[in-house]
Amino acid sequence: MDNQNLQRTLAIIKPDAFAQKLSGKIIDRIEQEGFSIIGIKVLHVSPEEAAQFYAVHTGKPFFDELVAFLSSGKIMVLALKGIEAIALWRKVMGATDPAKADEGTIRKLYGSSIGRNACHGSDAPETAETESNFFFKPEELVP
Ligand code: IDP
Ligand code: MG
Repeated sequence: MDNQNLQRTLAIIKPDAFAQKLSGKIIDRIEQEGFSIIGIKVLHVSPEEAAQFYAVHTGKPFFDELVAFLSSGKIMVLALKGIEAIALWRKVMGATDPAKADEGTIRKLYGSSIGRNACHGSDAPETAETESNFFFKPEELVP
């Protein structure tokens, strides 16, 4: 049991889901799946901040839409901790396109299009750290 890979990941409840008041259901799912919430806040990011957060997608055809959407309303950001947290959260979210996501995943349940897909999750330990630092100061996390 000492080889268990305890990780952190960064989850976002995107403007579509937040506006539909789905945050409670999503947090319930996060806790049911066994994650520990070590940081949480509600924000409304500017287009500049959204572009910085999604800098890796700069130049892609959907970049402008992505930036406009993330900055279109309030979001909830959550720093999560758990065993294999990065892969587990991506599995719980489901595929990027809700139409292709497995039954029962958050994107299948609550997403309406590839752009409006309810939630975000980090894709690797490095991005998890960068993304967590984007929204949280170290002293704002309670591990
Ligand atoms: P991910 O969120 O599953 O990691 P990424 O490929 O990192 O997916 O893309 C970031 C976000 O950009 C996605 O969550 C989705 O909302 C949006 N996106 C990705 N591909 C497209 C597309 O082809 N059209 C519109 N939006 C897209
Ligand atoms: Mg991604």
